[in-house]
Amino acid sequence: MGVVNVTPDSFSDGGDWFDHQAAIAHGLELVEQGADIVEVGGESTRPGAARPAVTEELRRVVPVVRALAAAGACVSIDTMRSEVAAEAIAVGARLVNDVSGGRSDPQLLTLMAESGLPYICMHWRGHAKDMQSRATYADVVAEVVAELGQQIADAERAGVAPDRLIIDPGIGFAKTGEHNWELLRRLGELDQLHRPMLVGVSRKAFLGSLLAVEGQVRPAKLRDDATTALSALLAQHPVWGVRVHAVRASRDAVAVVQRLSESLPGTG
Ligand code: PMM
Repeated sequence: MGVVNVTPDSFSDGGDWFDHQAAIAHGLELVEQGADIVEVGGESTRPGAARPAVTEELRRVVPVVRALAAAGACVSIDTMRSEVAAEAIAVGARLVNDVSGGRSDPQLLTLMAESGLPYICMHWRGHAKDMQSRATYADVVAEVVAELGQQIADAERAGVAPDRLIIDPGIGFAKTGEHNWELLRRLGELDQLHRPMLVGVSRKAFLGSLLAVEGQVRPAKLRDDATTALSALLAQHPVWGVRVHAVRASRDAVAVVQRLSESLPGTG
């Protein structure tokens, strides 16, 4: 999954694709680089970020979703709002990625039940404004499994078909760097939820801290090689998908892992 943030303030690429034509061209470039899904988002979830008005979110994303879908791309809309998801679906989005996993706008679950489209349900404890104050866990993996399990149950109660649900541990959302590493180390424990899994590590702060030199955190756009290393490891897990900004490198990493897993002794 390749990401196009139509935002002025995302940590990873804020402002780069804020112009509609630039966003559309970038989405097409990600498809050309091998993205199976292009995701369009109009709200930054960077820790501390303020929310845009719903009218502004619609203005940002709808023309981009429409153009990419018309060009044949499989488009995912990254939104927590039912109004935005509904408009995006009307102009061709084929998946909905809700980083609140049904917690921000319960109407979104009803919409997903009616649409029958795949729904990405992420572990979430609250909006970006103050989410890092909620990063307290006795056992982060056990608590993410339990809370995400509850989010899945609530989505199914609202009518979302079990086979339409994709889970996501929400790397960096109400989690410290240590929490992120622990989740990635013990990702297999999320398999007990029996769902396809999407993981988003691309350019996130915990990679910037890992790669810091003399206290200088590595800037977001210089974290793609570390992201690619994780894409290879996640492909080996295996997960259903990785959500990345630089598609070609992760696509290549996945191809290498797939080829290795196919080789039988004496045939490679
Ligand atoms: N991360 C971001 C935004 N949306 N959605 C899902 N499902 N999982 C993620 O990890 C995730 C997400 C933040 O990254 P960005 O601001 O660079 O898009």
